[in-house]
Order: sequence, then C-alpha cells, then structure tokens
Amino acid sequence: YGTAPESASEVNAWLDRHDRTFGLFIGGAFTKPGKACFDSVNPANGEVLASLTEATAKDVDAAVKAASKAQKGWAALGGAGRARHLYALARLIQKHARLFAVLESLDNGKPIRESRDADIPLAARHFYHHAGWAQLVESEMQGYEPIGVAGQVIPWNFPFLMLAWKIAPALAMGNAVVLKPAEYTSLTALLFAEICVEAGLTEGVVNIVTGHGPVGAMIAEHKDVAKVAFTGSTRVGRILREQTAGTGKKLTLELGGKSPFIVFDDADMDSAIEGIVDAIWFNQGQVCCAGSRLLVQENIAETFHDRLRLRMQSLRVGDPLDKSIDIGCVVDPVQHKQITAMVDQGVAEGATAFRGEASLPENGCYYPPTLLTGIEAGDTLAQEEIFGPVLVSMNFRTPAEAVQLANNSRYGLAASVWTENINLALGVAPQIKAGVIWVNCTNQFDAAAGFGGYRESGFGREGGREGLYEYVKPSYLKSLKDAAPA
Ligand code: TXE
Repeated sequence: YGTAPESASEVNAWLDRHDRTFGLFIGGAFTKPGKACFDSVNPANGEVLASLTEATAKDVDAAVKAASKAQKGWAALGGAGRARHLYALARLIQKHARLFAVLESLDNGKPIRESRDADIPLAARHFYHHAGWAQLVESEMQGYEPIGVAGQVIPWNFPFLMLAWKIAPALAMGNAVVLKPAEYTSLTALLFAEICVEAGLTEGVVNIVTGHGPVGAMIAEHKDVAKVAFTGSTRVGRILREQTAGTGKKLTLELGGKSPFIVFDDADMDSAIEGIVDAIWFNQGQVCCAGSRLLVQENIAETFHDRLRLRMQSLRVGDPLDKSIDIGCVVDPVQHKQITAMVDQGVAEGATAFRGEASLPENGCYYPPTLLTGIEAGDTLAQEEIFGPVLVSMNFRTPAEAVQLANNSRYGLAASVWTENINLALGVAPQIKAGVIWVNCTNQFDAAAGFGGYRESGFGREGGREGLYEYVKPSYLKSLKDAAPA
C-alpha cells in the first residue's frame, strides 16, 4: 500500500456527485433533502463534508411503511433468494472497499489502516457469513418466522461495521429494516444505500434515515416496528428499555464497557505490551470492548509500566489518511471535551498521567495516548467508561484478586487474560463475568462468534448462531419460507 497519504479524490467526487447534500433513503430511492439539515464534519480539520437531512416523524413513518410493504415479499423469496442479494451486497462492498474506507476515515477520524484492514473487510465478511446462513435457514431453523420490521440505531465508533452487524442478520432472516446511523458519521450508511440500488435489492427492504437522537426514539416508538436493535450509550439503552417495555417489541442492547486486561507475571511481556496497545489505542479507544482497565500482577508492574511508556513514545498520532499513523482523532469536539474533563478530574483527584511524546497536529480532535496510574478500584476513572485513548492501570497480587478486580464493574463486555500457564488462564477465564474472554490476544472478532454483554453492557448477541435468533420468533409455520403473503 505504500506510506503516502491516501487520496480523498474518489470520496470528493462521490460527495460532489450528490452536491454534498443528502436526503433519506426510503423505498429504494433518495428523497429530496429535508427542510432541516445538519452538517457531517471531518473531525481532523473541522471541514464540512456534507449536509444531511434531519428526518421528521412523517419521514420515519414513510420509512417504516416502505419496510412493512417490502418485508413479506422479501421473506417469500426464501433463504436461497435472499442469499443471492446478500452475496451481491458483500461483493459490492469489496468492489467499493477503497471508497468506503476513505469515506469512513474522513467522517470518523479513524486511521485509514484500520478502516481499510478492519472495518470494511469485516463488514463484507458479515454479509458473506449471513448470506451463508440465509441459504441454510430452511434446513437449520425450522419453526421460526421473521419478526417483521426491525428498527436499528447505531453509534459512530464503527459506523459501517455496526451497520453490517445490524442489517446482515436482519435481512438473512427475512426482515426489512429502518436504520439510523449516528449523527456524526452517517456517510458510509448513505453510500451503502447506493450499493443496495446497485445490487438490485428489493426496494424498501433497507431504509436509511439520518438525524439526531429523537429520530432514533421515533423509530423505536413506531407501532409497526417489531424489533429494536441498539448499540450506543448505556444512558440511551436505558431509555429504549423503558420505551419498549410493555409494547411486545423485541429488544437487543449493546452498550458500554470497562473491560479488564489482565497480565500475570509469567506472561510473554512483549506480546502483552503489543496486546494492550491494540486493546486501548485501536480506534482511539472508542471501542465498547476496549481493554481500558489494565490489571498487572504487582511483582512485574514497574517493569511492565516502564516498557509500556517506552512503547507509547513511538505511537504516531496524526492525519487519519496518513497510512503510517497509529492513532487518528476522536470523533467530535463533544467527545474530546468529555475525555479531557474526565482525565483532568482524575488527575486532580490524585492519578498520575503519562502521555507519549507524540506531537499532535494543531487543529482537529486529537488526544494523546495516555496512561493513568495511582488509581484505586473505586475511583471514577476505574469505573466509568472514558471512551478515548486513555488507559487506567491497577495492580493485583493473586489470581483471586485479579478476578475480583476484573468483576468490580457494572459492565461486562469483554476481558483479556495474559499468561503462559494454560491452567491459570482456563481457571481464571470462566470466573470473569463478560461476554467474551480472550486469552493471550485481544480484539478478535468474527461474524461466526456471538458478541454481547453481561450486566449494564446490555443483552442479546450479534453474530454467531445466537445472533440469528434475535431476528426471528417461534412460529407454527414449517419454515421461514412459509411466511409468504396470503
Ligand atoms: O451516544 P448515544 P453518544 C458511549 C461512550 C460515549 C457515550 C456518549 O461512553 O462517550 O456513549 O456517546 C442515538 N433514542 N458509547 O452520546 O447518544 C444517537 O443518535 C434512540 C458507547 O454519541 O447513545 C446515535 O445514533 N436513539 C457505544 C446512537 O443513539 C438515540 C458507542 C448512539 O448515541 C437516542 C457510542 C434516543 N433517545 C457511545 N439518543 C458502544 N457501545 O460502542 C441518542 N440516540
């Protein structure tokens, strides 16, 4: 790939083709831009990328109606018929991978290496995987039928990958969707809308409505939305649970985290250092399962921290389109302010902050990789999600204490355990209350593995066989194929 900055010319041409103004994608076509609009901004330089439509209640209703109208025919296509469409979507994502990757980095601030090598390929993989499941549905999942219309609200940290996690299983199981991307990062969802047209997807099966939080609330509230799938903050997850209570709507929530990264004294230290760099600085730490709590065995803590500080000096922070950088910028000034305030408060309360010497670009939402030590288990910084490139570290003495510290959280999304002793690893892992436990690795994702949380990290699973059941309901029908219109 070389090291020269990735060119934005293809993205600019695509944006210009749309006059940098977008309507909503309803019933297989873009509407005219709405009366109320908002800007999508490049967080690396503050430039406006495009103007997006703030959907109204009427728009949401039109999107749900289009989805309802399309859903029965979509289900009646049968698994093999739907698989053809899902394979086409997957192939088109790969065909346009560069455009998707550059657009994602411009809109979100993540390093191009990550959008190119992780976000976009994983999204394509999600469609391929679920195309396979669509083909198997009649033989493997008898006695279930689609739920109907799924309302899906996604966050800004993995804009396109989260879209894939939501849309691929819903479509494979015979549902239609109305999806709202996050207000900061809607552009790859709008590009995906175009891909749906190119793939010849049945009109109305996928509808994309843009806007702020209230638009998400309107989708969740709509009487014809039978399933709500959300990834985002625990605060909004709570609102959605209240909102859907007693409505009979099916709900899945994927919320925050404060995942422990446990290093025992016999761990391979070089690997563990690279592991923690990936766990907390991938995507600027804006990852729900980020290893944001480092727990180190006391007898190696000093050496481990020294070596980590040394490694931090070589992390490069800079322009997201620069292929040689390790860390880009955070998504928006609001998040930047929140990270700054949390760290400043922690330091005022006695924590010690170490920052790599990386020079930061003058403008843009850049925050340096930061290590905080001198933290107690009950401190705010040890308990609250910072959702930025900030690692907090605590020590433990015994495996039992490591487990106790790991579970001392209202969250339970992921954990990572590092030791050369397999008995220790297999003894500790099942005691940790988290949806995924990695041993001697971190951030391993695959469409075939279910992902989701314990406790306030939410409920329900995405991916894997479990994820499919979130988009069906038990039925007297012989198979999903029988859910055809009368
Ligand atoms: O999240 P919101 P924000 C955490 C992280 C971050 C904090 C705040 O700690 O610092 O949340 O981020 C839509 N009904 N995570 O404020 O608001 C919103 O428009 C329906 C962790 O950006 O939850 C967007 O599309 N929808 C997380 C989506 O919810 C509503 C990723 C997420 O935004 C709504 C993001 C409402 N009432 C943030 N209000 C993760 N688990 O990965 C807002 N939205």
